Amino acid sequence: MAETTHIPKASLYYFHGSVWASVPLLALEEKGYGPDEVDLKEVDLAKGENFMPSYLRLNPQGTVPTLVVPLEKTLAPEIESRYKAIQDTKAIVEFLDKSRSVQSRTHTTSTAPAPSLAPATIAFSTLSNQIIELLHSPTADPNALFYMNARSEEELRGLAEKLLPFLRGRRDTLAKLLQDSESGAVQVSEKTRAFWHVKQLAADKFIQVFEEASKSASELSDEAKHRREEFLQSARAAWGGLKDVLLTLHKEVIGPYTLGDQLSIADLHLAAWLSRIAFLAGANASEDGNTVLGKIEAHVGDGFGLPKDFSVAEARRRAGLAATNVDSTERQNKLAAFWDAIKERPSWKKVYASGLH
Ligand SMILES: N[C@@H](CCC(=O)N[C@@H](CS)C(=O)NCC(=O)O)C(=O)O
Repeated sequence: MAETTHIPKASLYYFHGSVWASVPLLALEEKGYGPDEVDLKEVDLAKGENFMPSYLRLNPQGTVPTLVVPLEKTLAPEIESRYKAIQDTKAIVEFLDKSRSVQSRTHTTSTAPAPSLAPATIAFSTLSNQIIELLHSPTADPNALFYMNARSEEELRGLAEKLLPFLRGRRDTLAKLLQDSESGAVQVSEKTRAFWHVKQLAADKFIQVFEEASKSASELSDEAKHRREEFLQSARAAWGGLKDVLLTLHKEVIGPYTLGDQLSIADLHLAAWLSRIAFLAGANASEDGNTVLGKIEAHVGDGFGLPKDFSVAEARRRAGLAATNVDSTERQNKLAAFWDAIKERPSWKKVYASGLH
């Protein structure tokens, strides 16, 4: 199709291990976008590529995902292309949802159906926004839980081993960027330098605790002991705070999907969030909902458990799954039902093909 070759493409900046970048990746599959419609550009968070000046020009917060889309009036090949950058998961997914519909002609090779993922009523829209806001709230922050997935000295040693290479990679990039901006090799604003400083301090705070993780408490200086205690306390508080989030999700989600039998935008946020929590709890992608939620409950600890009050048969019927030989009185919690429904979807299988993250 010669006339389409000049149409500037959208680019999705993502990182394979990122929770929130997984949401637009799921959306691309669910909406039936073809590979010729969106370029995927990986930003390696482990190397701190999201802190580079070129990336900060697209997204000053230095976060993934970012969706860069050509502005409509500039599609003619002779006009220099102009782009806008959408810098937040919720807005990106809403944009992807609206940009491909049964009516729209996307000038591409994909003929896949483009179901609407937007809530159909005001009540549904309110519920959807409420769930998305909850998942993106500080109490539910899946990235904070990632850095703080240790509540004992033993767990801290394991976590330090896993996260130190990642954190050091980022700190080295930040140190180099700050050095280059001081020497004048890189020209950036004061605001950017202040941003790098804040990020460097945040990385250093974890690195200090993790670098001493292999020492026993008696080998630590008073200052280091205090740092470790503070870390473990914050981690316990973060995981403790998850109880309310899980209970609210169980209560508010209609089941098995957020809005009942129809997949919608909120489910894509929930899928990525729950996959991260499951990963942190030691679950894996092949396990069923009851197993995964059992692991999450055990990981949260203190005897925490979600009520099992949702009919398994009903959940499977609503999700369009085969009834199998489910006993009609069998009950599970709604997040387990959600997991069983979402894990069967080709979009989820593709995004989590190499495991949970
Ligand atoms: N509010 C943003 C948050 C995105 C976000 O926090 N992304 C994480 C990865 S899941 C990130 O890029 N963190 C930056 C970093 O690791 O330096 C959104 O919803 O897009």
